[in-house]
Order: sequence, then structure tokens, then C-alpha cells
Amino acid sequence: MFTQLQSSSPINVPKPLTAAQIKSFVDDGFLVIPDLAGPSRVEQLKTEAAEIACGKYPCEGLQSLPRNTNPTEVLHRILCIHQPHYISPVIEAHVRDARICGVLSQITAAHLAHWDGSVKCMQSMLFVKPPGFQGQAWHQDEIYIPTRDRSLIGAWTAIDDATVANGCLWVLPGSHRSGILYPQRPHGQPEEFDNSPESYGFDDAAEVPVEVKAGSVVFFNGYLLHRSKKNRSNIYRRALVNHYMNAWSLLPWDVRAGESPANADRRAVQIVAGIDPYAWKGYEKPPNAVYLRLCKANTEPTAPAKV
Ligand SMILES: O=C(O)CCC(=O)C(=O)O
Repeated sequence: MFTQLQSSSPINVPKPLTAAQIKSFVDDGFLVIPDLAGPSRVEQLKTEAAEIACGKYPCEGLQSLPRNTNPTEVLHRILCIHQPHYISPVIEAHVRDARICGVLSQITAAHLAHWDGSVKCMQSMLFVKPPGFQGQAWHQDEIYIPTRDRSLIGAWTAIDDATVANGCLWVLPGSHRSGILYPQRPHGQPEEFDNSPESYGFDDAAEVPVEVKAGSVVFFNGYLLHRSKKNRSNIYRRALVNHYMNAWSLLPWDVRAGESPANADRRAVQIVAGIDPYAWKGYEKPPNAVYLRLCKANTEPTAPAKV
């Protein structure tokens, strides 16, 4: 290491994957590891999702629901809670979970020669996705969170069994390889997808559903085309997706006054494996980072939801 700047002390994590699993992630752009989170973590996440939604950690961004809404009703109105790891120690523990971070330290930037396994986290999203709620149209996560080295990765932990019926992820294997970022447009399907635009300009005939049991983690590269469809069941489809990247890459997530795209580097990050070569820059604690994504529930009648 040539740098003379102050980096952080190393975080050591296990290295559970085989060379074949690493290659399959690099080639396909996604990798499923069953049972990685374990049943007790799944139960903790279920309870925490409900408690966060009901205001366990008061914060500005969660006040968009009327205070007297009852707990079941609250959960039934939320598509997603953004950045819950800023307020919830349970979610933060999952962000840093050594079982998950061990996998991340082997695959996040495995496409880069000489990468040392250092990884940082910049985002968490807790999907509640009740019955009747929409999915998200085709997209690539690097459209929203740019890295400089194509190392963005989602670690999507199933809190409920995720099936085609309740709106599991769908992916287009290998679609990350070229490194193209597709254009986006309004999708015109408000019953099926939330308000985010859809990526277009590719053949999606080879898409595959990623049906997984609760406790499984789906890892996917930030250039991989993926989507999820409407929850057509009477079962919630809860999932916690945390986003990470190579700790050696800057994170030009937005460009502020006085910065250029060449030096922008958002520092609301947590190192979860290896070192932070930019520890000398310090860290940001973004105010009001936690917020809700609420989406219109379908007008079709649905059976009572099973939580
Ligand atoms: O879980 C979902 O329904 C969508 C998740 C997703 O597309 C993402 O995390 O980028």
C-alpha cells in the first residue's frame, strides 16, 4: 500500500465463498446464499420493521403517517423505509453482520485485479411491501448510486419467503457485464410498479425470478438489470436491502457546491470489511436521512394480510 494518508484499522471478516461462487457472481451479476441470516435474525428484523414503522425511534422522516394510526394499519401503508440503519441498532447490526460482510469482502469488486476486500455501506432500505403494493420497474442501481469502478452491490435479505406471487426480485443474468447504463422513461403501469422510472433499450426475454426462503441473501451488482412486480398474494414481502461498494472508490452520489464530479465523495458511509483508505476525511451524519416510500395500494379487494 503506497498511501501515507490516515486509513482506518482493518475489520477482519470470514471468507466463506468458493472460487466457483465468486466466479458465478462476476459472470452472472448475482449470487444467492440460502440461510445466511438465520431464523433469529429474521425474527428480529420482522419485529423491528413493525416497531420502526410505529415510531420506536422518533425522527422527522417517519412522521408522514398520522400519529394515531394503529400499528397494523401503519405497516399496511408502507412500501419502504429508507436508511433505517441510521436509527435502528438492529438494522445497523445487520449492515455489519460478519456472515454477510464476509461474502461482500469476496465479491463486491472481484472484477478488479488487486482489490483487497475492503467494503463500505452507504444505504439501507427496509421493504415492507404489503399485499397489493407495487414493485419497482426495470432498473440498475448504479443509475441512482454511482461508483467510479462499477462496484455497487445490493445485499437483499428476505424477511419473508419471496415468491413470484408476493413480488420477489426478477433479474436479467449477465446484464451487468457490458457496463452500459440504460436510459429511463416513465413506465405507464401504476398498478404494477411504483413511481420510479423504468430502464429500457434491452431484450428482457431471459429474465428469471429469484424465489428465496426467508433468511436467504441475494447479492447483486449495481449494473444488473432487475425489477420486482406487484405483491399479488395476501402475505407481506418484507426484505432488507443494504447497498455497499469497494471502500477504495470515491462515492460521487451527489455533487455539492464547490465540488466537481471528479472529487465528490459522500462520507455518510460505514466500513464493514477491510480498511477505509479515506478515514482521514472523516464521516458525515446526514440529518433527516430516514424517510418513507409510500405507494398507492391496489383498489382490488385483498384478503386480510398475514404478518
Ligand atoms: O425489493 C424490491 O422490491 C426492489 C428492490 C430493488 O430493486 C433494489 O433494491 O434495487
